[in-house]
Amino acid sequence: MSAPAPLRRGASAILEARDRALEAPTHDERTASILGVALGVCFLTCFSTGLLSHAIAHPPGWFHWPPRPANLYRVTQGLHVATGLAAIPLLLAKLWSVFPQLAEWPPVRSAAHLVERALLVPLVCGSVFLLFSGTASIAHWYPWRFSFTASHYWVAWMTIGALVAHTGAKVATARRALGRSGRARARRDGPGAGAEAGPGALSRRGFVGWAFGASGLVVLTTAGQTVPFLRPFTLFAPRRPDLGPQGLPVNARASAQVRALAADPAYRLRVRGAVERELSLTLDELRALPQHHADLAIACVEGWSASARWSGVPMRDLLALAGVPEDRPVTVAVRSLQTGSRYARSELSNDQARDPDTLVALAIGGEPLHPDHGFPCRLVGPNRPGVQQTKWLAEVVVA
Ligand SMILES: Nc1nc2c(c(=O)[nH]1)N[C@H]1C(S)=C(S)[C@@H](COP(=O)(O)O)O[C@H]1N2
Ligand SMILES: [Mo]
Repeated sequence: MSAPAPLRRGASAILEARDRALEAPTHDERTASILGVALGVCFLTCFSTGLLSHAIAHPPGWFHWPPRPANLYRVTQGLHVATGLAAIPLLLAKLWSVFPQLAEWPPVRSAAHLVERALLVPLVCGSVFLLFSGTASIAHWYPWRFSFTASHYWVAWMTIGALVAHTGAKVATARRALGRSGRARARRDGPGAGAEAGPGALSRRGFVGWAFGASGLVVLTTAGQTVPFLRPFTLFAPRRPDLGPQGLPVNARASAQVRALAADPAYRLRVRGAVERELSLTLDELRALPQHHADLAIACVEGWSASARWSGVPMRDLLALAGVPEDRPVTVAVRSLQTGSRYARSELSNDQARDPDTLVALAIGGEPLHPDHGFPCRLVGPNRPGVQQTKWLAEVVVA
């Protein structure tokens, strides 16, 4: 059975155009393979750090996130955001380099070929969705109605599944293209392939150089939101980590209601649950307890982080005051004065609750907390994601 003549003619014109395009070094296998490897490294780093963040935020029973090293989450989440951003120019370059290959005749040669081509749909759509939704989220832009967290998480699994299959299908091609023979062939294929392309033509080295350069530039101009010495280059990051009251950015400002409750002379921090003695402490009573100082970072899931010097009452001292034996394993929940926010509550494992640096913090840099940073008191502890550094504490519930 043969296709009608106009269709055949159309197809052969497209295929000729494709063959011409594929002669350009920007569209050859070697270029596609170099970009593919770089993207693979970014995606795997981004995926594994993303999975880790997901486990920390929604811990399954077997998972334990220790309070030390204190800055580990800061690094892993910084890497998650940086590798995601770095992947954007690489993905655009990769799509540009391989799109002529979409034209194939016959479109499907075998079952394996069909699967290989069909997998490009979740791979490409998933990658675009992940990078777009991630970038929108760090820019505080949520133009959709569905849950960012759930969709970002499940699409990541789908995309990585497709990536693993795609890599399996392409590994032989990439080996050939990246090996010595690939380099030799690329050199033989003419001046356009090397550094010295003809006038107006983009060489492979030039094209790949632009892609890597753009990727590096994106990281350089955003990583200042978490890496202090890159701060001067912070052009695009939505947060400058040194801007904000008390030299710290704010995520979620204090509402009028929270401010009123916090300023009320009737304010008490309650400690209750599985305790020997319930506590109900005024702000002055909290201030009169021995104060501990710790340098700890707020490390937000959005990729910014900033360190500050906190002072306050160690959680373990409050537990001791409430008569909780030191050797009894506990889980501690803290609850905010704020209502109706998903972040109004967080939990501490026994290790986290007993870490000497886990504080019910009353001050930053020796000054009482600014209302937006959690006045009258907030939780701050080592190696916790920002969302779990609960502000405006009302209650500590021991279980
Ligand atoms: N009660 C309450 N605590 C909260 C939040 C919130 O919305 N409500 N936001 C969290 C998030 S996402 C971050 S990153 C940190 C930011 O703390 P900061 O505003 O003092 O920098 O507070 C956390 N604590
Ligand atoms: Mo956050």
